[in-house]
Amino acid sequence: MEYARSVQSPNAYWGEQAKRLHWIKPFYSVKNVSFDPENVSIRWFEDGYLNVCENCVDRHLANNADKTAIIWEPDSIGAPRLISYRELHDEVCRLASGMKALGVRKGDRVAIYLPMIPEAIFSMLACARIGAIHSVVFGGFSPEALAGRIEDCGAKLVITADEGLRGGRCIPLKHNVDAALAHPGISTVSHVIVMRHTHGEIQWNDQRDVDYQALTRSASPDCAAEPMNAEDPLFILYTSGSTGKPKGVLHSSGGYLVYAAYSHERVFDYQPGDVYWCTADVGWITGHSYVVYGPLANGATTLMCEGLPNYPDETRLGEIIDTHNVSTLYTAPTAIRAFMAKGDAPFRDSRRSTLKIIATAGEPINPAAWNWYHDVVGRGQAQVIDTWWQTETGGVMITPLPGVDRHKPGAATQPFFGVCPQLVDNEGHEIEGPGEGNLVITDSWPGQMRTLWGDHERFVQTYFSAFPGKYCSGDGARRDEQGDYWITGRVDDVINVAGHRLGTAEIESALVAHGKVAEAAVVGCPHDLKGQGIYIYVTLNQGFLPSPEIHEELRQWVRKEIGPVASPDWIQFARDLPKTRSGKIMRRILRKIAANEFDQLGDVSTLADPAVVPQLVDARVNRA
Ligand code: 6R9
Repeated sequence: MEYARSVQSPNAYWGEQAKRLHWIKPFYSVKNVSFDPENVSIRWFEDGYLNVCENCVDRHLANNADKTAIIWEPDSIGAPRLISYRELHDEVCRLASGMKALGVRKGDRVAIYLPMIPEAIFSMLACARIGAIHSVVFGGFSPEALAGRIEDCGAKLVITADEGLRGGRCIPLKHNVDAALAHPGISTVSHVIVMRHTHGEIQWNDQRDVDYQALTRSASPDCAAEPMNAEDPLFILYTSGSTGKPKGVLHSSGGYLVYAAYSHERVFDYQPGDVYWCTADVGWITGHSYVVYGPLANGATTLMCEGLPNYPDETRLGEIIDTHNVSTLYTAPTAIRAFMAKGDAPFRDSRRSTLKIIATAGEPINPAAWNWYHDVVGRGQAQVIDTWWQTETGGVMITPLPGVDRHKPGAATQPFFGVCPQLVDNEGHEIEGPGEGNLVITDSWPGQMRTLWGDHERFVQTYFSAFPGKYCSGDGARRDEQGDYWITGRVDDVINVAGHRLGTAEIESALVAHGKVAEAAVVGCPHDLKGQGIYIYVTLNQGFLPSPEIHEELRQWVRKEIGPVASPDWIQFARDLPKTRSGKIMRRILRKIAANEFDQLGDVSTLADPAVVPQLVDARVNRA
């Protein structure tokens, strides 16, 4: 069996799969890994050299130069832009030359804060071409969040656009960059490349700002691809953890690309000629691996949509599928639920007969949404593929495989090739057979993150200390009688809002930075559309009384500090929060109250003041 071979002989298996790429200098060593907490070290193909951009672009020129690499659908209905591999090569090389002229060198960090336009892909690939490490920041993050990421990685260059467009709304990206760079503590950025996209009005700083089109028009279309060691970093992508500031997840060049490309082919049954559409924003890992790197490494046609697939209305999704003969659709359960809420009617005008695979990722999919996706979007004919993975894993980890039909709405089912999942109890003992526990991975796979940027100690602490010798995913899972995995969600203080990962600690620290807030506790709460919503408990400083004005002020404050992605759904003012005698906030109780499950609060006798609980229940703001 192929799976057994992949986990029993990882060297032979992955050595074989890595041949799909072009190596400038071949590797002899495949896997060199230690999960020992004293010395965590993850290396794949470590003596090989390659260039990721060359693999995603140049390699396809010989036979497929005129093939469409990118189909771009604008926010409002209008002419799509088609970009061939030849054009992609030209665009990427010009930008790479321009970046070099601005002094960007191998190993430098480049922050990319762009909307979903082809220039975002050009920018990522141009970085890869010259060996610069990109860090894409989602356009829904605020100037403060952007500043934190730029500062942490010490970016030399920022690439942005005047404005982004999403569902008809303008996002002032350049303005946000200006605000971010005004932060004290940011001293590394020498230039900002600005793509004129909407032609909206922006401030211009002659010393620092560079016009994207002017730069690339005058730059050389020849730019040699830098030979990179397989273990040289390709990108940093910040993600929320259960504590502290966002973590800079670092991915490699060789192992990451092998895994992204191979998983793209197997999970989505990619065949030459397929048109592949992943709706994720390139600001998230799904966009990195399955809008950009996986599909382009396979020479696929990748469809990129600037805005929302339900804008101007719900018929847009089917229209795009029919127009471009899309064979694979990859989206998030939150999007499926939003469509489902509007009913089947918008799907009567499209055929969607080319769809073979309809996949999801990002959060658990509820069976009702799974069935609707299968019956309506997929017309009962396309296979639903529910993929579990994380920013840290680089690619899909647990998934049904096409053709292996398992009609199990809500189950991610089986490990992908080379992936060794295990369930352990809180003491770290393995749970065998059917059962539920913490989901860990016992051995490495090529797409695994290598470290946290600038903080290897935190990397080891976060992922390898809870269950020594095993990668701790932070998710819980159940395994059924057939050995299929059902992801139950985060077991830590991370919440998943509309498929976006947010740390409750981050939101809490934003709140307590507000002058009127004494204390704050943030929990996730079931939300019909978003999966989880953000429920906030705040106590105000002396002299301030709860009011609709303060409510709105705090909502706007969180949006400003973190970004619209972290928009609070419920805010409850509280006189006091439930705490243990040592002063720890009991979030377990707050989660139950928020979810209207106050009959299941469990033992509250260990609280310093149990009387706060009935007060909180009385004043709850999410009444069922
Ligand atoms: C790819 C991505 C990771 C977290 C992960 C888990 C949740 C992702 C899921 C899923 C249930 C699935 N998650 N896929 N939960 N079923 N198919 O989303 O990465 O943004 O890092 O989020 O998302 O909780 O730990 P990321």
